[in-house]
Amino acid sequence: MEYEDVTEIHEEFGGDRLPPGQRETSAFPVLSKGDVPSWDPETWEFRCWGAIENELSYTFDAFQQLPHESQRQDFHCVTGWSRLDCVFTGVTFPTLANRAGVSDDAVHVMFHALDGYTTDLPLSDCLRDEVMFAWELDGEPLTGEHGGPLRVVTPHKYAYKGPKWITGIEFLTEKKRGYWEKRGYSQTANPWHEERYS
Ligand SMILES: Nc1nc2c(c(=O)[nH]1)N[C@H]1C(S)=C(S)[C@@H](COP(=O)(O)O)O[C@H]1N2
Ligand SMILES: [Mo]
Repeated sequence: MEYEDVTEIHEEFGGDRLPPGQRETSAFPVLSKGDVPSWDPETWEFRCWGAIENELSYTFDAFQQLPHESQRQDFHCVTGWSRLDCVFTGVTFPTLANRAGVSDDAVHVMFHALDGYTTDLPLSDCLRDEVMFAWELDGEPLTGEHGGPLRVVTPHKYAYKGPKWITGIEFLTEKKRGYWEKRGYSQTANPWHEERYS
């Protein structure tokens, strides 16, 4: 399958491909704060709101019609495992942001998910092509436990910055903290600087 390889992004942060304190796993462990939420393809929608010019809303079918691509990425969990060479297929954050028309005063982003999970990032950390809204892993639809129908991936951050079961993005004019960020995990979450806790 055709994909872009972005596994060299560690060079930008001056680190090795395997960040410090991480061990490689060939399995793909599941890490969720609760049960896998159910979703209804009839009513499911993905929304963008807040500090943007055009509020957006997509059904799952419509979302998959957006321009999309596949990328080979690494996945680093804050608890210490990394799964290298994941091929994710989806829509990039900049593609959506362009359609939304992000306001000049937007500085931060809150992601919202079906299970009530939230996570936040500075807008500048989201406006990167490797931040993707993915529905496929290694050519197969994402399983429910790994965030299907749609999840976010953030290969430049620990994986708690990538919500599974994503339902929307809120563009913010000030910083706010998400689920784990309120409970002591780092807001910046750079794996090469080992920003695990705040
Ligand atoms: N909606 C939601 N997204 C989530 C989580 C969660 O509990 N709920 N856990 C996060 C954490 S801590 C990690 S490490 C990754 C794990 O993804 P995986 O279960 O596919 O390995 O999902 C992240 N996204
Ligand atoms: Mo995690």
